[in-house]
Amino acid sequence: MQIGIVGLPLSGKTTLFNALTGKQEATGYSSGAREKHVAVVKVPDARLDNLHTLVPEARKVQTTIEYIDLAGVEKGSGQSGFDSQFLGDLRTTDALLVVVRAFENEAVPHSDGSVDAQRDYETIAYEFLLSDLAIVENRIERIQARVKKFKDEALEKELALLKKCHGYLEAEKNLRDAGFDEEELKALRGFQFLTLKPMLVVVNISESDLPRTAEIEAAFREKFDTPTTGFIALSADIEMEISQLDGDDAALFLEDLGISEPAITRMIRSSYALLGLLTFFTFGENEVRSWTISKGMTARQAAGEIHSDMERGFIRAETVAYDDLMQHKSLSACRDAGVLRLEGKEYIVKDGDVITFRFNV
Ligand SMILES: Nc1nc2c(ncn2[C@@H]2O[C@H](COP(=O)(O)OP(=O)(O)OP(=O)(O)O)[C@@H](O)[C@H]2O)c(=O)[nH]1
Ligand SMILES: [Mg+2]
Repeated sequence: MQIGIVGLPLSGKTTLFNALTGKQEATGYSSGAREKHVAVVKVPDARLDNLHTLVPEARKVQTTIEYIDLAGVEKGSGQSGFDSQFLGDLRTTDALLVVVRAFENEAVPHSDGSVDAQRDYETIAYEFLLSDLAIVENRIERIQARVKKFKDEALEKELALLKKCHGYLEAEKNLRDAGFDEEELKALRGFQFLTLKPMLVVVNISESDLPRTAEIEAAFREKFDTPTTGFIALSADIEMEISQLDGDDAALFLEDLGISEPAITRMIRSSYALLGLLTFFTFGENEVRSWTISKGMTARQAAGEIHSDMERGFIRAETVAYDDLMQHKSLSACRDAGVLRLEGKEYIVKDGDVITFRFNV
């Protein structure tokens, strides 16, 4: 799972990246360089810690998310076509974290002369839209030239779908709001459209606005009425500071600010829901481990996340719900109690499933 951090220049992307990953990459003008930063972060989950108490000798392995901190998007760059390296990096991400600036900082002038987070969100969303539109138009043109020469049903179908996309984009709608069905989504997957990616918008606010967090989020939600985009307000600067303190100092700092947990924790949690992710576990004497997959994935696909052999040679998934395992304390006790299920390859994995895959290669 890879999440791209994007936004206008100097919006606080690298600051947020540091907060998320505990890294100390340079922020501010020095970071204007086009380089990108990548880091892999372990995802905390209390359920994994609890499962580990049942087999304390086992290794505990947390699922990870990879964050990639990209260069700032200049206004107008989507229209003229993003730099191909940048677009390539952006398109291969599974989801986008868009950072918009709402903080006041005299030392950091805004290129538009004022701080306006909603305007900036519109700006960047529009650049993404134009980038997708260019890809759609290009492809439509090529298909049209071909279907004139040969009859090709598959291409005609693709053309119809792309025209539908074109209509949405022309109406300035994100493709993710178009309600495509499974089959359409499958056909579109290869294009890696930016406006089809799950997106979480981080409104980077000043410390003095922290008491207004909920209000600021609500204003965004209301203005950009879309269920597929999440809005979360936090101060990247404060979060970075918290991430660089050790446990006790961090707790004191949070108390001072009057907040119960770092906003980053809340953000990771809400990103799971928004990005359509879920966690399943594997549980054995040697290792307990959490895994991240997309909602709707089958047991066989989930096995593939662990190893391609497991997917290929899949036989069955011995599955028990997290709560049941915590109650009965071992897989054999779960079996005796009748709560261990034998699921086939088409079984849709649920959040919190503890699975032992049986396979044969
Ligand atoms: N006051 C305040 N300043 C911030 C905040 N977040 C970032 N900054 C400052 O804004 C400047 C830019 O932050 P970066 O995190 O480097 O921004 P960026 O989006 O990565 O910038 P580029 O990669 O150059 O586009 C730095 O001087 C930060 O210290 C914040 O929450 N509050
Ligand atoms: Mg940066």
